[in-house]
Amino acid sequence: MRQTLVIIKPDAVNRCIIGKVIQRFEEKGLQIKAMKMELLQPYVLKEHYAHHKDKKFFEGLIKYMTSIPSILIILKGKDAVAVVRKMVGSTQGREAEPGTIRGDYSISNQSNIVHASENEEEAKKEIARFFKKEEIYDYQKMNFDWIYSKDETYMKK
Ligand code: FUP
Repeated sequence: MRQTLVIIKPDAVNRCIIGKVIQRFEEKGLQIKAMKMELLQPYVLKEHYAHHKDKKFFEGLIKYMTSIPSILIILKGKDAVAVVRKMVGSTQGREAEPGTIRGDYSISNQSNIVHASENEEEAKKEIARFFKKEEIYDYQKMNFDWIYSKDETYMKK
């Protein structure tokens, strides 16, 4: 099983659709391993978005992401990183496919509702960036056996 980081961003918090976004992940069968609300600080976001540091939108992005608190979540599931990226949809809300979270709730390049780790390596780094070990819970999800086949449940990936 893999783990991935999701951030429900300030626009989604402000628009009161936190529950709708979380519901999609729960209904998919992903397990919530950790969840908290936090006003993200510029230093951590500058690290998180370092690949965009020379872009025109960088300062605006940091301002928007620090405007009000976000919801941070760790999701676990088979191939969770790729599965969640697919559910989130492409970066720009206007281009994201209907049926994806961004496609259904965003019409913006910046206010695009959620962040999800891009790949396995990033997911590991991002989980360590935003969560302490003691904030992450290992527990048996009640309906696990109805979400996966026996083989899948006990497979590593
Ligand atoms: P993603 O991995 O889909 O979140 O996409 P990126 O890493 O390319 O972009 C990260 C964030 O930069 C986006 F979620 C929003 C912001 N952004 C803008 O503000 N303007 C743009 O034109 C492109 C991205």
